[in-house]
Parts: sequence; structure tokens; C-alpha cells
Amino acid sequence: MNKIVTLDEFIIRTQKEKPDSSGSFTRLLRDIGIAAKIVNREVNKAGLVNILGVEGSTNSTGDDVQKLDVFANEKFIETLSFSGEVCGIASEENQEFIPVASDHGHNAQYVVVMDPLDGSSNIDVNVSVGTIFGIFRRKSSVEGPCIQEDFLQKGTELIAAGYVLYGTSTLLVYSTGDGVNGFTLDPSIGEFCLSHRNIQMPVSGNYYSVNQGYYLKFDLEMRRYIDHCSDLNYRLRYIGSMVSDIHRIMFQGGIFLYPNTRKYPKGKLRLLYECYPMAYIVEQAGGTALTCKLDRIMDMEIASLHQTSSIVMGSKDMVKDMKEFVEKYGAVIQ
Ligand code: AHM
Ligand code: MG
Repeated sequence: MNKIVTLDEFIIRTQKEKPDSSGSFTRLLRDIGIAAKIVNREVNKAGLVNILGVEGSTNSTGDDVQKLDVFANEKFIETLSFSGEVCGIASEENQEFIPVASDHGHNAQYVVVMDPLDGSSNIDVNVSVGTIFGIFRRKSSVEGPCIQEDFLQKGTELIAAGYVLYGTSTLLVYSTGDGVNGFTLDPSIGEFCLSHRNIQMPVSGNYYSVNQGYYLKFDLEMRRYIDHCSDLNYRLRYIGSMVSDIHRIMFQGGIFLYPNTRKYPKGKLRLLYECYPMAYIVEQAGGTALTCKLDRIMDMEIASLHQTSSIVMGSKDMVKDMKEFVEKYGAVIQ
């Protein structure tokens, strides 16, 4: 029987191999794992919310029943704030970044960006949701509080990123820049255990994932590419939770698209909290992540915390095909 490798063991082991490892990054990654477990517990109880009390009300034990995305946001912020390794957090749920008080974040070198519960439309109906996170080394001096520039870094500056999928099982997938590994939560021991070592995305596949309901609002080149996917009998899968949709593609190959629409001319998904970290993981697994204008997501300049982008990512050869459609039809007046 193979020995189980827990997330904590794996993090310690792999970080020890790095010559300049101080231990603080190790502790930060472990804390993200802890926050994910706490959120997972609540996600699993979500179906009981109408029995235990309606969201926004007070339940029988006198506690406020919170919306799950608010709960997840609070838990991640709380756990990271007390870790001592983080000087600031930027969350999709908060307009501004949150500096960590100096007694907890004293000499802390990292900032975390996150979407605590992505796929929010799925929450109330028990369909998979996820957490997305990215870690940057701060730009500002460790002597003072964090500043906006610590967060407004390009995807190429990420030193780690990952996601948690709260699905049929709960998985934590992350990378520190040398491949992608996945850990499945074993509820019987309450530990994330290494289940998917060195994940490699297939170079091609036959799944495409896009909100086809917006088809008429997409630019011509995207419509032509989607027609092409349909012509080839690719299988359409769209959960409405990017983490879940990308997770399928990580293992089975495929392409995920959230193009600009008339409603969202610059795209809907947030560069900092969603696009950069997922692009980091996809690239680390051998895939490609571009905007619909064919710029590499990781190289996109960022000017504000909640900046959005169009995005197309997935299997290398499929993104290459999509590129040809943009090159062919992109300049055509519609
Ligand atoms: P959220 O952060 O508010 O949950 O929005 C992000 C989600 C993605 O996970 C998903 O791919 C997309 O929004 C779904 O949007 P739509 O319903 O417009 O297709
Ligand atoms: Mg989101």
C-alpha cells in the first residue's frame, strides 16, 4: 500500500528542497489549506440552510446565518490575517484591499489575492463552486503597511496560485511554479491527500465550455470559432463556475471561453482574482491562456484591483485553433 502524503507533508517537503526557503511561505500555503477546510465544512452544510435558518436571519442557536460567499470571504481573511505571513489581502468580495495589522503581519512578505467563492450563482442550488487564490511577494518595504502596488502586479509575478473545488469531492490544486499537484480531502481524517501528482493538461480534447446563451453578443470571430466547435461535435459543458469548468479541462482536455460581450465589452472575469491565478495553473499544466485579442493573460497590464478581461484558456492545440479564427475573422466588420 502506498503511503498517504498529506498536503502539509508535501508542502514542507517541496519547500525544503528550495535553497532560499525560510519557512514562511510553507506556513502560508498550509494556512490556505486550513481555510479551505473550514469553508468546505460550510459548503457541505449549505443544503441545510433552510432547515437551520434562512440566510440573513438568526438561527436557533442565536448565530447569524450568513451567505456562503460572505462566510468564505471572512474565513479566508481571518485565517490569512492571523498567519503572520501576509501583509495584505485583496478579495473579489471587497472593494479595497485589506491591510493586515502590523502585529500579525509584522515583517510579512506576501500578499494574497483571492476569489473566496467563485461560481456564486451555483451556491443556492448545491452545484459545485470553488475558491481561487494567488500569492505575490510584496513590492513595498516590510517596515510599513502594504500598498496598492503590492497587488497591482502582473500574472508573471505570481509566486504561487491555486484553486479549491468543492465538488463531489473537495480538491485543492496548486502550483508554486514547478508543476501542478492536486490533493483530495479525505473527510475521514480531515486531511488533503496527494491524489494527482504533476497534472498535465491534454494538448487537445473535445470539450468546449462557454455561456452559449450570449452567442449573439460575441464578436464575429468568437461566433465562428464556437460554430467550429459545434461542427466538430465537441461536447459543450458549462457549469457557470470557472473552477469546475477548468478542472474538467485540466484532466480531459478542452477549451474554456469567457469572451467580451456587449454587456461586458472588456470581459467579465477579474484579472487579479480569477484570470491570473487560473492562467498560472493552466500554463503550469501545459495549457495556454489568452485574451480574445490574443494577448497572453499573464502579461496583461493591471491598473485597478477589479479590472476585468476576456479570457480563452485550455488545451494548447485548441487555443491555437481559436487563434486562427481570431486572425481570420477578427478584422472583419460585422
Ligand atoms: P462570480 O465570481 O460572481 O461567481 O462570477 C464568476 C463566474 C465564473 O466562475 C463563471 O465562469 C462565470 O462567472 C459565469 O458567468 P455567467 O453566468 O455570465 O456565464
Ligand atoms: Mg468569481
